[in-house]
Amino acid sequence: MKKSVLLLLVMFWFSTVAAAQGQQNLEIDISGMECKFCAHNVKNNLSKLDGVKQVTVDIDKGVASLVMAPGKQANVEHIKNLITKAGFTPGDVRMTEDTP
Ligand code: 9UX
Repeated sequence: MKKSVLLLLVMFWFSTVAAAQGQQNLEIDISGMECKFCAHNVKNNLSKLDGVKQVTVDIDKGVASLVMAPGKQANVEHIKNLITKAGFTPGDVRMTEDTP
């Protein structure tokens, strides 16, 4: 009886660890980017954030795409602040999560 409870606990622990290892992907609408230097500026700034694995910026669509390192949670307020400080206007944020 006690063994099965322990087994359940271990299984639960593994499942939460697996969930925490998921990879977060974000798309952020950004207005005000007019040329490739703007895009480069945004990309450089967002790349410095802790836990950010990859950043791509599409000027034509006005969208920045972020891939977070496994298990890292994006700080949306922080991301928006950086975009604002760089001189642009952040809009909608779309978030998806890949499970490994
Ligand atoms: Mo491009 Mo952006 O000449 O702030 S750098 S418009």
